[in-house]
Amino acid sequence: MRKVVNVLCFLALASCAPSKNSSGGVTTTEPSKTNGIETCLALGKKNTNLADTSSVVPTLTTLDPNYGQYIVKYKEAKGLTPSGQPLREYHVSTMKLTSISGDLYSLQIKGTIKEKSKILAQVAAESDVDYVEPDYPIEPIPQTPAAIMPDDPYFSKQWFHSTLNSLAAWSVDEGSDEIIAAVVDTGVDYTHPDLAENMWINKDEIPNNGKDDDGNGYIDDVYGWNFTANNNDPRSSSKAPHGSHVAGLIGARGNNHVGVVGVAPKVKLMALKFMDDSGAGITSNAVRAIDYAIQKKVFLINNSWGSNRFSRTLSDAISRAAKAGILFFAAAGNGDKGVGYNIDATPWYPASYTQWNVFSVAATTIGDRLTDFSNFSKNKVDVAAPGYAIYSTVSGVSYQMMSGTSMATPIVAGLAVLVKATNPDLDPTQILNIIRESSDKLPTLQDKVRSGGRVDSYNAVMLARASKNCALQ
Ligand SMILES: [Ca+2]
Ligand SMILES: [Ca+2]
Repeated sequence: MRKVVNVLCFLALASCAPSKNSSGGVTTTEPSKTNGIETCLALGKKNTNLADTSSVVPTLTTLDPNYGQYIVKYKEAKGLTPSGQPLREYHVSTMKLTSISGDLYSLQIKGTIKEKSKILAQVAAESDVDYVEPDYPIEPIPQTPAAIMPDDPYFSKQWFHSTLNSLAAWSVDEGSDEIIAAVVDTGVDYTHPDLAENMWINKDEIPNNGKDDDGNGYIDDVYGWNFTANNNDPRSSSKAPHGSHVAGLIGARGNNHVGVVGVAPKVKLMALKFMDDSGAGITSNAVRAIDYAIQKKVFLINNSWGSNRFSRTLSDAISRAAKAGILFFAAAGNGDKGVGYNIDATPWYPASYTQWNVFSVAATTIGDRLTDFSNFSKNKVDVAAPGYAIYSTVSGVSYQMMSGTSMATPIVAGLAVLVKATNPDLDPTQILNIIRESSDKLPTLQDKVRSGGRVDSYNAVMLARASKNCALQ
């Protein structure tokens, strides 16, 4: 029998290989996940009278004299003299009436507003004039922003962006510097040129003055905290660059001439290091990191790690995040010896916790099927996302290809940032519903994940945009 894993291990492949021993039979009383927004997405009422083509004609009480050109509709065609002069004379040198077609004429007038008002009133009052209205200028509708290829040199190595339809999604929204994503992991290299601009900075802390200015219990915590070494340097090492890879997938800066692009090219990344340079961590440090994120009111926490052991302490921390409305993205796990299993039968935590905010992610291949290593569950795993041969940032000025549910999870976290930025009024449960509902349903995922789908950024932001009208329905 294999040893039970008693450390939390991160979920890129070839990290610690978990045993499949189950703690078994865990039940909780947490509320189940909810659906809410679907009803709103019926998109409008049925039009039961398609034959009615009438439109409402507003009554003009006064004619706007601020135009130089008007349309005059006579009750019948009036015609012009051979010299082009109108048959009707108004005895005003500043006006000119020319034929448009049939009973429609173009009236050009000059003069002060007062003079023009007088002429307009005179014309409109003629018994054979049906109506007069400004010849309103018409403008072209601005084009929808075209999908523009970012200038990041390694963008082409990130195949998953084409699967997610990222370019089209970014033409709708690129994320926001107002949204904070906490990366609870092996640390994040906040000096990386593709991450630095998107790092969260603790503005309530004066750097390097040796004081806990914001009173949160951590001295000089400018970028986050290193809970393994208890210091203010939460960078990942080159030996365990996992957290920097994860951070780059959520939000490596886009269009900055450097490296790669995250799913949300604009976001603020909080570095919370609870796994050390060998990639191992303990539950209590994970909980301290989660509580740090809650206290700083982050939007989401990314958790590309796990254990097969139920922890009441960890579950309670997730409940505190839920109470604060914070989304908790959790990797479904990488199976046993490279073979994914159903976490209904063999739970994997935190993915198997049942709080509403736990959103669990399985990994798909370039060919859009579940990877062999990915865990699954049609009850506990919400969606699938690309998680094979994923290119992103690592410690130093460097980039690497990694595979794992660890990679699929921050891709979905980045998508949540895009959805939130597209419609900031959405509540956290609505955001999760949108991600599930907008996923591309794939036959191979039907019984593997709750939504039956692999996430699609463009579909998600479009649904988020459409949901802006929900309040009106
Ligand atoms: Ca502090
Ligand atoms: Ca970049």
